[in-house]
Amino acid sequence: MKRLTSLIFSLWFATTANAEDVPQPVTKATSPITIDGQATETDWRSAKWYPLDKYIIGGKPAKKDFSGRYKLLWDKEFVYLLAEITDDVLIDSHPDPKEAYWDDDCLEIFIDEDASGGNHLHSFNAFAYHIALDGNVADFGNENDGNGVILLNEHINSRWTRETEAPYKITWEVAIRLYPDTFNTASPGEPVSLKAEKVIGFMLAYCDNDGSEKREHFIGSHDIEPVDGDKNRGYIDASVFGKLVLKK
Ligand SMILES: [Ca+2]
Ligand SMILES: [Ca+2]
Ligand SMILES: [Ca+2]
Ligand SMILES: [Ca+2]
Repeated sequence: MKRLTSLIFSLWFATTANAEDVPQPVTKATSPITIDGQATETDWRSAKWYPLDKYIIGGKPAKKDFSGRYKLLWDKEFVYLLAEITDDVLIDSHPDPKEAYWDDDCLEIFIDEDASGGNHLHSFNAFAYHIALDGNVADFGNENDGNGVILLNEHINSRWTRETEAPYKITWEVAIRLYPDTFNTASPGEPVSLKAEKVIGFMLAYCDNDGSEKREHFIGSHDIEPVDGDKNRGYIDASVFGKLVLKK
């Protein structure tokens, strides 16, 4: 009985570990991707959709309140993201891009260039890029920045377009440069050149506010193991990210 229980446990563990560890394959773009908020490129048409449906803060929103999905591509210089977001109210109530940006509608892209995992709250071991509706990109800096909020607009090119009637389906097209953990604001260095079979830590999320003081929902792409009931771990710990593998 003990052996049977142990066998069942091993099989269960192998299955769950596998599902979590298998990196998402990302296809290489065969022609240039133009960041214009329009998914007209042939490569976007053939790329696979992934859901944005894991609730980190707030319960499950109604479909017209929020729904989202995304696709990925890459080339030598960039990882490309196409996010399709449906949000009934678009709001940016903090005009200062460094103030409470997570309480405005924003797209949050988590990147760990070497998939090392680990704490990145006040380091560049990984990045939590918050892209505001106006395109500003904010994250915490390291001790050289007083651990305060910095703008990293040079890391990300983005553009979105939307349907003109509610619930305002948004097509958000993003090109992300991958910076190694040696990045710092005083001497940024160069982004890494991407190659097939590279593994990258990655997660995507959307902060949805429709007029409240704080964001109402925070919805992500990957399940997060809660710590003391808190699933909002991505901005602290890169170990909760998923993984991508770049494919030819
Ligand atoms: Ca495009
Ligand atoms: Ca909403
Ligand atoms: Ca890292
Ligand atoms: Ca909103």
